[in-house]
Amino acid sequence: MTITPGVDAPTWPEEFAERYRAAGHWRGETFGGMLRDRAAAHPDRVAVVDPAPERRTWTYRQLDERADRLAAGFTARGIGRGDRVVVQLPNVGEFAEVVFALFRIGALPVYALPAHRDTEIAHFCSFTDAVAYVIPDVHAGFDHRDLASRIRRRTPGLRHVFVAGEPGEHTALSDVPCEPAEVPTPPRPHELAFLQLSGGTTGVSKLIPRTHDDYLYSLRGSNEICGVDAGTRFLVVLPAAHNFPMSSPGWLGVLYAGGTAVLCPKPDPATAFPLVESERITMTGLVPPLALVWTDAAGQSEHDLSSLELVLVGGAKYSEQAARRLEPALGCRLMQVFGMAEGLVNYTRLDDDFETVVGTQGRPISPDDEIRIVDDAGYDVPDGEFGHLLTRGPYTIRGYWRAPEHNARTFTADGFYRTGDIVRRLPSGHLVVEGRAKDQINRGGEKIAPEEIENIILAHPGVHDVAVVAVPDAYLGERTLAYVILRDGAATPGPVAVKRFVRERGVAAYKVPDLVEFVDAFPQTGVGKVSKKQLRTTAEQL
Ligand code: OOB
Repeated sequence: MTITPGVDAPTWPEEFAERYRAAGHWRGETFGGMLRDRAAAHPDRVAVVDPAPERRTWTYRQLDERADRLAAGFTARGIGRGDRVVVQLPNVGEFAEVVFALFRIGALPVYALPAHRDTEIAHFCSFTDAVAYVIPDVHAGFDHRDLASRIRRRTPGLRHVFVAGEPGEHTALSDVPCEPAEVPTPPRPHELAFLQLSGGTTGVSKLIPRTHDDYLYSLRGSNEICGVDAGTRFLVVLPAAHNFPMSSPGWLGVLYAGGTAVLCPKPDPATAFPLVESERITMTGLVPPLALVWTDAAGQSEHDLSSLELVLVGGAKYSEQAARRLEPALGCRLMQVFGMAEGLVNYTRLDDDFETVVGTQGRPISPDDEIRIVDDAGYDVPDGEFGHLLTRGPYTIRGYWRAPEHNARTFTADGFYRTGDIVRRLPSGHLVVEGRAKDQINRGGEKIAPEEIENIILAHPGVHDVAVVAVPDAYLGERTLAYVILRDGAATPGPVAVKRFVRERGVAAYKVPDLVEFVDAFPQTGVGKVSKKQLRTTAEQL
């Protein structure tokens, strides 16, 4: 297994890298260079629009200059190549400035979600030895500066906190830029560009190392499939840090093509529909629960949505019935996307027939995406039969960052990623997602590792044991249910107290269990393990 110079992650063996270069997938581009080229080619086109609270725009030239000046300021503060910087920004223009500045100096953004709290952020900062943390001042009523102060006390290696807005005791991002003096050597295309978060199946999220070469290929491929070009006006509705709105085709895909990314501060129709109208939005990406809300709201809306050409829906299973309703309601095309931050992304195609678009989750971007569908024993199943999806290809990682033991389980010896998804393949190559083998809950596209929540609840003095499972939900697809066995004689918490306990531990709100049920014992498997399968069946009958 080869290691990219200076970073702790497995990468593609040289024979694969050569093949991907020869096929023209990896073209030796970097993100920093990409923005430079676009700024030279069309300096005055608008790259980014941040509509709230007052409309701000960045042309390609402005974004390029701003990234240079910020890169110089970061360099002057001792941030350099390979350093990790946790970026927790909502959908604001500074997001693009910061990450392009980091790309330029070869520092690695670690993409936290706005919902993350003390537990997650402390883990990202300490696990990656982050030197800096970038935050908004207050977002959605939450003061990120206080969070940052707590994190700094726990994490001595964290040298800087940069704030987009009022800095409090930290450093204002607006004070960082300076005149570019010495240009650091730019990173090379095969090197890491950033660390993305995995949905996680274990106690903590794993980090996903993506290179310039591989991610830029996924953008180029996505743009071609989705028809993204310089005229595309993409509304970033989901959190900009998530892989789907970032790269499928996402705001980075749109910047690659010379189009315009408009950052939506909130995903609800009351916020988004006026922006679709005023910004003449042509494309966006939604998770299934939001697609449902938009579909229902469109009928009553007075806003002109006629500029919309394409809506991508993915991140969780989109029911066929809901999918059938989207095109007539929103007056645009639907594309389903089944992707993962680890790499592989599948899309239905613009020339697929309607039944394929509503009934499948698409086919891979690349002819070099290798797909295997195997049974429990690891043997390939015939087309049309369910099995575990394994994949390998030019933009799918060969291992998580600093996680050798987990990698040994999650990747086959010959480099296939075990996605944990159960799929079947149609003769056309389209995949239908049938379920999941991994222990993960998909709450409307937000991924939750039950083990993480179980560990938190187990710390409650009144709790003897706990098992967290998914319950089906008409709106979110799945919700979380914590089955709790109480400790004899201890002061026993009620459901509300259990939820409060989790919240007070400082985790993202979407991880707090929706339901808490008390039981005397758990059903067991033949070998005496807790049978989550049985618990899920019981939960379905609630
Ligand atoms: C996207 O990425 P992640 O990393 O948050 O989650 C990946 C997992 C997949 O392994 C699968 O379990 C689930 O999310 N998933 C879907 C799905 N799209 C993702 N399950 C059923 N149907 C779908 N359409 O969620 C992501 C990354 C890039 C593009 C789109 C989604």
